Amino acid sequence: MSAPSIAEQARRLETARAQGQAVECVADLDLAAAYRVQDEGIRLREGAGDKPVGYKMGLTSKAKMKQMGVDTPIMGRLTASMRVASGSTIRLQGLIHPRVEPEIAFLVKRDLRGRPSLEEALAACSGACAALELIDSRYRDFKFTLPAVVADNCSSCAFVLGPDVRRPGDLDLGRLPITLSVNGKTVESGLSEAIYGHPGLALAELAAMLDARGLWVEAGSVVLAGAATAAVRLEAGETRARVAGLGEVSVRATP
Ligand code: OOG
Ligand code: MG
Repeated sequence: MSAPSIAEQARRLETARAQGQAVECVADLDLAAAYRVQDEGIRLREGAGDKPVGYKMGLTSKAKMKQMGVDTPIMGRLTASMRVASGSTIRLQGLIHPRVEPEIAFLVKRDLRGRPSLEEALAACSGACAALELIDSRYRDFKFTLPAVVADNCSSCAFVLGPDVRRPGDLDLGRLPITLSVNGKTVESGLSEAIYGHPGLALAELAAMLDARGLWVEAGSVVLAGAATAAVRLEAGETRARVAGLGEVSVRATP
């Protein structure tokens, strides 16, 4: 039997997402092909009326890289339908095995091209805010290889941006304490430097990864820099992230 085509793999993952049903991890995919599957998946969603609004970096923390046995981060796409307002409620039904992680998001105000320095990356942003990312791997048991998770748009499910937007130059984004709490109890805590040394370096790395493919971070993009702590299971009730200096962001989940 021949290997499934890029288009077939994208359709299979998109169906798994839409139906909330896990599938077996794909085998035999190299990283370049995996990004083509991801691109095709986004095209399918655009065909259904969705719209790209930005990017997410994944595996930017040493802990997650070590867990996966890799030394480079990965990138995925955010679309309009993935955005959830802070404080609003989402349903667990229809999701496969969602997890949530605290992040920092950048609002990019002008095109960020080439291989920028930290300062150049931050200068391209109008603001930074606290964020939550919901991830929901389409693969059974959240088990995958690096190319497989790239094909699956890096487990993206939804994202929530906090209401307090600060100019990146107004505080040291590299040293902010971060906590994640579920129903009032702190379950994870960390520091923003766990995100690739500095969340702005994750943004700079995104630009470099896109540049290697002849692309760039477009003005107007939202960029999630990557998780600052381990992800936890999304539970019914309220999940809240607090990022010192950037305020809070929360989401409620109901069965
Ligand atoms: C891959 C996505 C990782 C992050 O912030 O590191 C990610 C996964 O763990 O399923 O979003
Ligand atoms: Mg993430």
